[in-house]
Order: sequence, then C-alpha cells, then structure tokens
Amino acid sequence: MYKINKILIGTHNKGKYKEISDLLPRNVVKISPLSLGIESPEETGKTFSENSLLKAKFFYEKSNIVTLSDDSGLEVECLNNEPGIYSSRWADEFGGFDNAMTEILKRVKKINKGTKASFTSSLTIYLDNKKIITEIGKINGKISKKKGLNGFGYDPIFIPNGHTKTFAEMEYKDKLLIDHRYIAYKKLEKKIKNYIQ
Ligand code: ITT
Repeated sequence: MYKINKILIGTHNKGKYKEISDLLPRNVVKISPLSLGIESPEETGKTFSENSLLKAKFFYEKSNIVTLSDDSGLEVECLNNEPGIYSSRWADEFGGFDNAMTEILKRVKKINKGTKASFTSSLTIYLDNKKIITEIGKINGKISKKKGLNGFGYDPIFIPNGHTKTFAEMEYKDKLLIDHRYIAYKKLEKKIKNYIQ
C-alpha cells in the first residue's frame, strides 16, 4: 500500500483551508490550488457530496496529487434548508457574508417558525482514480443574532446545540474540534489511516 506524503487541499476558501490543514497529520505536506495556479471548477452538483466529489476530481486531475475537497454550507430549517449548497453563492448574490447573514436573520424573523439550523460538510478524498472516499459531517444548532469576530463565513450567526456561543465567539480550536468538518474528517480518517505515514 502506498503512503500519502502530500495532499492538495482542494479549496479556495481560506477558512476551510486552514481548518482542513489543521485536521490533517502534521507530517503530510499541504498544497493549495492557489499555489499551483489552479482555479475552481463550476459547482454543478445538487448535493454537498456531488459537489465535494466534483471538486476533488477536478483538482486531482489538474494536479495529479492526492486531493481532499470540501463542500459545505448552512441549512436553515424554516427557509426550506436554504442557503444550503448555495451558501457561498448567497454571499456573492447579496454582496458579502455580512449582507447574506442580515438577509437570513430578516427572513427567519419574518417567517417566525423557529431558528433551527445545521452546518454540513462533505469531504471527498481522491487517492487515485479508483479510490475515492466521501464522508459527511453535520452539526445541529440554531440561528442567533450576529456575535463574535472569529472564524469565517456564517460563523457569527450559528450556535451549535449544547453551547451558548456562536462559532465566531468560540476560540479557533474549540470550533475546529466540534464542527461539521471535524465530524466528517473523523469518519474519513478511519478509512485513510493506513495510507498516511
Ligand atoms: P471552495 O468551493 O473553493 O471550497 P467555497 O467558499 O465556494 O470554497 P463552498 O462552495 O463549500 O465553498 O461554500 C460553502 C460556504 O458555506 C462557504 O463559502 C462558507 O462561507 C460557508 N461555510 C462552510 N463551512 C463553514 C463554517 O465552518 N463556518 C462558516 N461558514 C461556513
């Protein structure tokens, strides 16, 4: 069995890149698509997993390096689970994450059917053309008014169940070790352990 000594972290999102880097073993060399001049593929999938697979395949084929990609997002129950796979596109549409968060808060208030929400991450690793593994992680919680300055994306408006702080109020490490990406990574880790030095 071959051993992985480097991984392309197939994302252009800096927050996601840092979290995935910190979850991977220290001795694995981490490479970004940016450093190789590889742009993002179009996200045409209908689910988180279709999109993480599509990204991993794209970056693997461009680089020939074992690739780990993430597709993730925030689902708000009373908004028919929007923004979901369109989480990043909502930010583009509304002119940034701050505006997208304001929009979510406005809609949740207007609908007045509770604040239940969840974050999901689908991680796909492309070891080679025949060995591809996808795992999902999900964390349930609720929408809160904007609080905190840490993290990225929708972190200021999400409080995970069993906690009182938003992701953006938590210390970086405290979020890293409970979030949707961590849950997905722990499942994946069991399956790739033997490939890592
Ligand atoms: P790549 O496709 O290059 O990975 P992206 O930002 O477009 O980057 P996604 O398509 O997966 O990534 O979009 C998911 C969005 O959901 C992303 O822009 C984040 O802002 C948000 N998101 C995902 N995980 C998050 C987290 O842990 N905290 C806050 N926001 C998160």
